[in-house]
Amino acid sequence: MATFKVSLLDYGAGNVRSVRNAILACGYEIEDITDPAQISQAKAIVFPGVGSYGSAMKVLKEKGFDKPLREYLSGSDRPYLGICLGMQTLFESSDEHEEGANAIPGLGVIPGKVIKFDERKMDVPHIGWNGRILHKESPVLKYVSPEESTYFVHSYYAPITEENRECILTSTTYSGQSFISSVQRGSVVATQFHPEKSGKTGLHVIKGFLEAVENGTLNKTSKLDFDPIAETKLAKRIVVALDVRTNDHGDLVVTKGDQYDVRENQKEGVVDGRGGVRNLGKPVSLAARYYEEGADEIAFLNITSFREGVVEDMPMLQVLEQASKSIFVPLTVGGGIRSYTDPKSGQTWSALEVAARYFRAGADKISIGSDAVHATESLIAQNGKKSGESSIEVISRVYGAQAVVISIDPKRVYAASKDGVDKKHFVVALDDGSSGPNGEKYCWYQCTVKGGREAKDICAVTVAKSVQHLGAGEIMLNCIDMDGQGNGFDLPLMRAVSNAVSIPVIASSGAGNEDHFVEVFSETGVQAALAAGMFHRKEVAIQSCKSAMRKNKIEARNVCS
Ligand code: 1PR
Repeated sequence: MATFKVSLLDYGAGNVRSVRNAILACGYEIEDITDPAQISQAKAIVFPGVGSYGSAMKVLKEKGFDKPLREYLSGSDRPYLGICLGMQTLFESSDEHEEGANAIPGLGVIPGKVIKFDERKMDVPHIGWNGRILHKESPVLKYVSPEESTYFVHSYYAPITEENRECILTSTTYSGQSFISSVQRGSVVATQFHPEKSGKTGLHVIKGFLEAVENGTLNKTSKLDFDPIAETKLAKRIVVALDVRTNDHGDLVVTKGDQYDVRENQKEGVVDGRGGVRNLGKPVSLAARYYEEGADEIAFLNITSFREGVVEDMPMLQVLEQASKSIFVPLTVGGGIRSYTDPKSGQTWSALEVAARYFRAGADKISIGSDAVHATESLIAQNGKKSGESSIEVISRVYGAQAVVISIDPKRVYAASKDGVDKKHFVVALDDGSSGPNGEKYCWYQCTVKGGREAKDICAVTVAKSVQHLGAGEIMLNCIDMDGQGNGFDLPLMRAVSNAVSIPVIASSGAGNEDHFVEVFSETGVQAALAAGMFHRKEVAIQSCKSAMRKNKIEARNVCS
């Protein structure tokens, strides 16, 4: 039985619901810090930093938390767990900061300055499951084996320096760049990775920290000889998507289409002369199954969102609230992230408000589909000048680029040659052995909105580049032609887009067996691959995809039991 409550420093900037749920899952109660005076009384503070460094420091100052927090941390003898930005703010300063007179220094517990990953050398942000090289033994890592990876998502990192070397608990490498992945100085602990999103491994980190607080052993660390040339590897992620909608009986179900058509082919349960909506299960229980089976990430897509009007009615909010209680890997939610005007009340919700509701309900990332195509059209109309007003820009400014995924829904437009296709479209040669109905050997990928219902005169490569420019952090790249076919991912599309952008790309649509994962990771630059139908129908297990990846020397995340 826990003898103290965990003091949670939630300054209202993002999804701290999962941190709450993770602490609760470890058997501890939480007390929110709402008054600066609570800080000096706390037994253990958990600070899950979300957003940007500058805004975090600014909000701490505005709320009056800054000074008591500096005092709490000054002797490094009071228990503290900082997460992600909560680690970065422990350093002296960061490049992710307004320069000049408005600059607010960091908390200064750990020497050094936080800097940005070099976009010329690697995809930025660093998103996904990566390992850790141990520099010190600590009770915090008592239940965690070095083979288990943890989940990272960040564009800035803390470099290893002579001055901070003795505070390093673990380091990690990303595309050859070493950085500090956790620190401990006395009883002050912080992780760059997200324990609350790192599955059971992450829960074990939180448990290790809280137990050590409980029994007074937190500062009992011992230095280790570590291998300075050791490297860790970022795993290629397997994402499971759950397309969610209400069926003809009014139940919220996970469905799955063939080329985005989610109705049964046979004419029983006829609706408008067609079959009923396919029902493959309930969203929360199916997602929980995938968590247990080792999915690295789960995406819920509200596929009828183009019809819905009222934010309060969005069923996905409840789905996320429930799912985030027991699922501790990243959750993405998509469908309907745009501004709405309620036709009945006339009330308008901005895209930022809609996204904020989802983040508060437990989403780590939101995914924008149709609105990203509209934003690209506006960007082109303005000759590449950003308005600062698009949903992508606004949400990414407040929640960070890593929280903004763009879902692209293109379909192939075949061409006999490159000539004759409008120069503004990026034409690819079909080097995957496929061809058009008349033997065409080229195609471009035409973007659609409203779940494939409306085609736009704009290609997937253009949208991908534009959304990166607007501040998106990741691309979920579907292909309507391949969706539900089980014939493999659209490799020419995956290659074209992953070569065109420096943000991570998630390949989607068409997976039918383990080899398709090996193929897309070996032959294109995507960082993650998503499947739906084959997992829902239990045709292929997530772990057998990972085994096939490992056999082919593709890094896959180990799941601890
Ligand atoms: O436009 O911002 O409201 O977002 C709508 C979101 O809903 C987009 O992410 C869009 O992709 C999705 N969506 C809309 N209609 C459908 C549909 O199927 N009728 N689903 C739909 C798209 C794509 C993947 C699918 C993969 C893998 N589904 O989620 O799961 O293709 O399937 P497979 O492995 O079975 O081949 P907005």
